[in-house]
Amino acid sequence: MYGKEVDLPRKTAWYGDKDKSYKFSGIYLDPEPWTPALLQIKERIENVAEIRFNSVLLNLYRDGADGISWHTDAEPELGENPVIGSVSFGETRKFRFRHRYKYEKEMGKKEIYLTHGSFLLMAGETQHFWQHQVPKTARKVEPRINLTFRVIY
Ligand SMILES: O=C(O)CCC(=O)C(=O)O
Ligand SMILES: [Mn+2]
Repeated sequence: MYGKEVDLPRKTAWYGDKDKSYKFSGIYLDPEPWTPALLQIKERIENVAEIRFNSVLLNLYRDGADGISWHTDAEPELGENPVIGSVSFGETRKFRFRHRYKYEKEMGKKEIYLTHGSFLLMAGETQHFWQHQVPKTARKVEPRINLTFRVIY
């Protein structure tokens, strides 16, 4: 991202409206067509977030060796203030934020646990100032599926 390489040990799939293709970490992804289950989840979170999403990236974290390193979701096709609705299933995993310009000592530790069925909304200027990651863990953990619904312009 931003021309930098990001460590991506996880399995991904991309679903969305037909015309919304997306360049993710140097890989062009053409969306799979929506499935009834994905549309049902999309509708649930759209009602909560009051936003219409047009695509979703699915991440499968098979075990603790899978994770995603520090990054922002700030590709140009996500617009000025990317809106990302994140739904998690399966194993609880830690989700961390760090400020891009300030030290953690100043900001305090920002981490949450994304549990089965949880919904996290990132919006506004979050991607301008905060990076996020799902760290790998040495703990023995079950698989986790995460859906990041996005608005592609
Ligand atoms: O798995 C998660 O909770 C986050 C995934 C993520 O940051 C991404 O796909 O951009
Ligand atoms: Mn992300």
